[in-house]
Amino acid sequence: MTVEYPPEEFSGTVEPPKGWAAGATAVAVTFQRGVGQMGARRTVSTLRALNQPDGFDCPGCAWPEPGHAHVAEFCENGVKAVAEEATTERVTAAFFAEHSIAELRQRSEHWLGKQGRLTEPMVKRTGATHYVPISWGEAFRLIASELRALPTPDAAAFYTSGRTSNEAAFLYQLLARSFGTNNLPDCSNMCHEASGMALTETIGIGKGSVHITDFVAADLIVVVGQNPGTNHPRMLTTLEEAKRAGATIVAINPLPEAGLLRFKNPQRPGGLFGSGTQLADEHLPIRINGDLAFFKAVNHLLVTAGDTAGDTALDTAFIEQYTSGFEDFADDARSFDWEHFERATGFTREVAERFTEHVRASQRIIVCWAMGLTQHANSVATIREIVNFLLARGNIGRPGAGVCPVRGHSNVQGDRTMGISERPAPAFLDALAAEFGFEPPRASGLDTVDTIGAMRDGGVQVFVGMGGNFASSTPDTAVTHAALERCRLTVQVSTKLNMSHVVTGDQALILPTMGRTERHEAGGVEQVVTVEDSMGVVHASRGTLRKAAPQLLSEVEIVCGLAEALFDDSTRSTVDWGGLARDHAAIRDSISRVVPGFDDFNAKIAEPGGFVLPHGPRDDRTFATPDGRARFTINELSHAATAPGTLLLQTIRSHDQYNTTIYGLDDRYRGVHNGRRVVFVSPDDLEALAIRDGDVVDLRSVDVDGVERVAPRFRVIAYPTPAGSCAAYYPETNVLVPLASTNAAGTPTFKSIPITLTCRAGSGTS
Ligand SMILES: Nc1nc2c(c(=O)[nH]1)N[C@H]1C(S)=C(S)[C@@H](COP(=O)(O)OP(=O)(O)OC[C@H]3O[C@@H](n4cnc5c(=O)[nH]c(N)nc54)[C@H](O)[C@@H]3O)O[C@H]1N2
Ligand SMILES: Nc1nc2c(c(=O)[nH]1)N[C@H]1C(S)=C(S)[C@@H](COP(=O)(O)OP(=O)(O)OC[C@H]3O[C@@H](n4cnc5c(=O)[nH]c(N)nc54)[C@H](O)[C@@H]3O)O[C@H]1N2
Ligand SMILES: [Mo]
Repeated sequence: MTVEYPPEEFSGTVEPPKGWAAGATAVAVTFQRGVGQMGARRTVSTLRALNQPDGFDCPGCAWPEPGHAHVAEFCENGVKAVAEEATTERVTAAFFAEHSIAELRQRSEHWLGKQGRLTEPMVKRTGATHYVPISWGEAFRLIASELRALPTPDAAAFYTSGRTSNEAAFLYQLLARSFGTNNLPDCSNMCHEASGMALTETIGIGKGSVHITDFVAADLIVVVGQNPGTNHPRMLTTLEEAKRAGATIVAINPLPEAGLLRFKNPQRPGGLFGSGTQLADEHLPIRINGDLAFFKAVNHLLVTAGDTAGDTALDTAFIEQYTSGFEDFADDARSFDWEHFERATGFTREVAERFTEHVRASQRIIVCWAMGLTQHANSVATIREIVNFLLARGNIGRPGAGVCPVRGHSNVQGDRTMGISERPAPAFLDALAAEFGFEPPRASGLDTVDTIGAMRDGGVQVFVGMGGNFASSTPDTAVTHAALERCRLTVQVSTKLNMSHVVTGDQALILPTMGRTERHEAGGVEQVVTVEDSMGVVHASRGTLRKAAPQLLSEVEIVCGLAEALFDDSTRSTVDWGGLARDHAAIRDSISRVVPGFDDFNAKIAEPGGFVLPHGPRDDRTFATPDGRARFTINELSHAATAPGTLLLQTIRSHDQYNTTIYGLDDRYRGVHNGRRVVFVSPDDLEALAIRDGDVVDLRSVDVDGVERVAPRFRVIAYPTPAGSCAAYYPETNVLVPLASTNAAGTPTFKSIPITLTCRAGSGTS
C-alpha cells in the first residue's frame, strides 16, 4: 500500500513537554502568526470583530462565546484559523499553469495550504495534466450534465465539512434531496457521530445538555478524551472560572496535555507571567480505550454502595421519576471484573475508588469529551455508560450538571440541525416536503466511510465536497485516493488549496468560495449568516473583510447557481433558488417553518448573542425516547486489546494544525519543533522493544485483511503515556487506518489502531 504523503524525515528538535498552556508565548505567537499572514492593519481590524456580537464567529472551534465577550474574545488557535483564511497570499490561474497536478500531489498539506486563497473556478478535464480556468456558468453546467447522466441520483454523494453556515447547509441538503438522494456524508461521521447516537438513544436528543453558564455552578468537571488547550482553548477560561468558583476538575487522558494541567490566562491581569491556575486537580493517565471499563467500575461502586439502606450514592427520586431500565442496569453493574478493569485502564482499583469519592462529594457533575472517546470500536457503549453514570446521580437537567460533547468544527452541530445527514428524521423530511412541495427521498443515504466504499466499487461516480478535505481527513488513504480517482467528476467548494484538489476524478472542479471573515452583499444588501455552537446557541455572523478575490461566490450562491443549472425548468424543482441566493432572510424564513426551535428566526438573531435552541432534558427533564424516560443501558465490558509487541496508536492533532490544515510545524506544548513525523511512545515500551528515543521507525498496522499499511520514517519520542499506548499526528497516519475498522456509529477507529514499530537500519541518534 503506497503512502501518498511525502515522507520526509523529521529534522526538528524535541524538548520535554510543557506543564501549562497559553501565557506570554501564546500571545506572542498569536500576533506573529496574525501579522505574518495578514499584515499589521488587517490583523488589528480582523481581530477586533472576532467573536464580537456584531462581528463574525470564529472559524476555529465550536466552543461558545460567553454572554460577556471580552474585548479580545479569541485564542491563539482561533487567530491562526482566522489568519489562515484572511491571508494575503493568492492562488491564481497562473499558479495552476505553472504547477501540474502530479507535481502538486507530491507537496505536503502544509505547503499546499500556504499558497493562499483560491481565487477563480478551475477545471481539470479528462486526461489533462493541469487545471485551467472555467466560468461559473460553465462549471455549473458541467456538474449538472454529469449529475443528470448518472444511472440514479444515489450515484452522487454530497459531502459537508463543518464550517458551512446554517443557510448554506440548509440549501445544500435541499439541493441533494431535490435531486433525489440522501447521500449527505459529513465530517460528523468521523467526529461526534457516536455521541449523537448514544445520546439520542438514552436521553432522546443527540446534543449536549449543558450551557456555558453551568460550568461555574458545577462541583465536579470531568474532561475525558479531550485536549482543550489546543483544540478548544477558550474552554480553559471557562474551566478557570469554574475552578475559582470551587469546582474540582479531573482529566482522564493517556497524555498529560498541557492545557489540562495549568493555564496562564492572558485575559487576566497577572495571568501572563505568573504561575497560572492549576486546572486539573487530578490527571488520570488512562490506557487508550480504557474509559468504558473506568466508568463501568465507577457505576459498579455507586450501585453497590446504593444497595446499603440509607446510602446516598444514587439519586433514587430522580431514577424513579425520570428513567427506565435501572433495575437491569443495576443487576449488571453489581458484578464487575476488576482484573479486566486493570488490564483495560492500567489503573489499580484504588484509582476508581478515589474518583468515586470525588463523585460522591459532588451534587453537580459535568462530563466533557471529544475525540478521545468517539473514535474507538466501543465508543457508543462508552458514551452510553457515561450517561448511566450521570443518570445514576440525577446529573441531567440540573444546573451545573450534564453531558458536554465538545464539538469540533465551528458549525458542525448547526449543519446537522439543518438536515445534513445521511439518515434524516422522517419528521424533518415531512416538513421539507410541506415547505417546498416535493417528495424527498426516504431511503437512508451513505455516510463517509460507505461513500468511500461506493466510490471504490463504482456505485458513486460524482463527488461534491462542500468544504473539507476528503482525500486527507478520511481513513485508509490509499483506498480513499483510489476511490476518488475512480469518479467521473469530483467537485470541491473550498477556500484553500488542499490534497482533495489534486487527488481527482476523471474530471475535477475547484470552486473557490468566500470565508466567514468576509463581508457578503447580495441583492444590494449585506447578508449575514448564522451558526450554532456546541451548546445549541444560534447566532449571527457578519464578515468584515473584503472578499479575497472578485470572482468568489458565497457558498449560498454556489449551491443556488448549481441548482439553477441542474433544475433548469420549473418541473424539476419548486424552489426559487435565484430568489433565495439574494436573500438570506428568506432562507431563514423557510428554516423557521422546517426545523423545530427556529420560530421567529430572523427576529431572534437580531438579538446580540442570539438564542438558545430548546433541549428537553436540559430545559425540563423531558426525554424524547420511546417511553418518554431517560434510558439506562447495559454495556458489555470491552477494550481494544493488543498482542505482545504491538501498541495501540491514537492519531491526534498538534498545536499547529486545524485538522488537515497544517498551520505550522510546531507542537509547542508537547515540546516538538519544526517537524511532524514523530511518534510518542512510553519509555517502558521502548525498553521492551529495544528502541531508543531518537530512533527512526516505520509504523505498520497489524494485518487485518492481507493489505500492508505502512507509514514510514517517524522519529521516536520517549513520552509520558501508559505502556501499550502511543500517539502520532493525523493526517500523516490515516494511511494506517483500515476502511472497514469502524464503530457502531460508522466512525473510523482513529484512536485505537494496533501497530508495530520497526527500526530502520542504521537509524538511531543516541
Ligand atoms: N486548533 C485546533 N482546534 C480544533 C481542531 C484542530 O485540529 N485544531 N479540530 C477541531 C475538531 S474537528 C475536533 S473534533 C476537535 C478535536 O478535539 P480533541 O478531541 O481534543 O482532539 P484530538 O487531538 O483528536 O485529541 C484527542 C484527545 O483525547 C485523548 N485520548 C485519545 N485516546 C483516548 C482514550 O482512549 N481515552 C481517553 N480518556 N483519552 C484519549 C488524546 O490524548 C487527546 O488529548 O477540535 C476542534 N478544534
Ligand atoms: N486519523 C484521524 N483522522 C481524522 C481525525 C482524527 O482525529 N484522526 N479527526 C476526524 C474529524 S474529528 C474531523 S471533523 C474530520 C475533518 O475533516 P474535514 O472537515 O474534511 O477536513 P478539514 O481539514 O477540516 O478541511 C479543511 C479544508 O476546508 C476548506 N475550508 C475551510 N473553510 C471553509 C469554508 O468556510 N468554506 C468552504 N467551502 N471550505 C472551507 C479549506 O479548503 C480547507 O483546506 O477529520 C477526521 N479525520
Ligand atoms: Mo471533528
